[in-house]
Amino acid sequence: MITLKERVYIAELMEKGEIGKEYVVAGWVDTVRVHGKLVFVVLRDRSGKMQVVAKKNISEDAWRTAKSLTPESVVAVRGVLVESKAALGGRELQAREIVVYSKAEPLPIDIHDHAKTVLAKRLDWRFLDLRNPRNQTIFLVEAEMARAAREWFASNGFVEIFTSKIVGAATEGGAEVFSIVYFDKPAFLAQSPQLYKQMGVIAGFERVYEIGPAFRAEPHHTTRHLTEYTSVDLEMGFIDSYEDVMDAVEGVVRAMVEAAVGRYRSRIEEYFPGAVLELPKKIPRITIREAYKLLEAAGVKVEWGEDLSSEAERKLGEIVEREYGSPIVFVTEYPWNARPFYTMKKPDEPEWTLSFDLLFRGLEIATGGQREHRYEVLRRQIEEKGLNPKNFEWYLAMFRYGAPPHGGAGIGLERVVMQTLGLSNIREARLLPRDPERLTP
Ligand code: AMO
Repeated sequence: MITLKERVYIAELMEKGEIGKEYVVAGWVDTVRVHGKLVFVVLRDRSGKMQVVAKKNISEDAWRTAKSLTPESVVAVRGVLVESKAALGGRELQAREIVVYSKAEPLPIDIHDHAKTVLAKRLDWRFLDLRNPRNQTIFLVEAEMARAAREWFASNGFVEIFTSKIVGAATEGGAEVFSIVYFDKPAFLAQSPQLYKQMGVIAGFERVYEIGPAFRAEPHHTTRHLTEYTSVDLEMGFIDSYEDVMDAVEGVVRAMVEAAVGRYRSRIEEYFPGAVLELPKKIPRITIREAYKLLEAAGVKVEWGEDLSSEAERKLGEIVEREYGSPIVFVTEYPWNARPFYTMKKPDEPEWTLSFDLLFRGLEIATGGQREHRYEVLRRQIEEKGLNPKNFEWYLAMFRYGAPPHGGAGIGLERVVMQTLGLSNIREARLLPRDPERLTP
């Protein structure tokens, strides 16, 4: 009889198990080989892998079970821990008892080498794809980054808020928004908690954050866009300038990367040789006009006063890496025509704004800035963007009864994971990616 209460994790056994003692391990059959009177099983649990050997002289029942094991079946084994030069880690378990909880059918994808299966098919079989320790590591890193972000926010005086994802108006510009039917009214899925996080500040919490879903009706098939992603949002009141917001973004992104690397360094080094393991002490900050100049000097055609294309961002990443020795850079003062209505314009040069993007290895991972908090100016900016102030009555009202100077930013969690690990497609960093084609699993 095996009870799972007796179970020990493989990593613990490999590290601290006593030779000659009996233990129970449980997990998935990673590989199985029958060799005459021996069956070699590599057993895998979430902590690691170990070799289990069944010899023909165990009970007849156990021998029959061992011989019929299939890859990815779920089993528990009771056995004696012995030293073994041939086994990985130098130890193995000699089986005495084997229980099969679930026998696996022949597998539809190769789970040992993810590169053998195209990503779309891997995602169709996501639960199997994630049995691969490399792929699992992506989500361990993501979880650690989210945890570290929460910890950073909490220790810097930010209050966590949970805002509605069903909204009456688009916040980030009209086109990329999902319409839903809300009883008898049209409604939308929130593109960002933007207006609500500002409300959090104005309501008197002063500093708020949210880690939650954001929805973008993004019709493009790129390796950087999802239609649903996790947004790490922050908003802070009583700022002197958007430099304060960049300091906060720098603090939280650093905390995320450091925590993930600190906890999973060996796994990251093993599976993601191209990962960034350390951020520079200070992230360089350049204005977008300096960025245009750097790009022009490198022979890239840019439109002054326009947003940077993704190609220009990629190129700028390379230039900054070369010139500043940094894989990450803040680009500031984006043109007004490339920013949403709530952005504060630069006082003396209103064609530019008090805003920034954070580019990591040539990809935007965060956007932020100072917000316009003067009622009349804000109203005018809504009109300037061709929006109807009537749709923003509740929002505008917030600026008539005492709104502090404030600013904030939104950080794309999957993009931070993607760029830290050097993944080539953002879908790898999303447990269940949604794109124009994919609604399952
Ligand atoms: P923005 O629209 O730039 O700004 O989004 C902020 C960050 O969210 C991530 N992101 C995405 N990630 C995956 N797929 C997408 N389709 C996608 N769209 C955006 C990016 C991006 O930098 N309200 C503002 C933020 C603010 O000013 O506070 C906003 O949402 O990493």
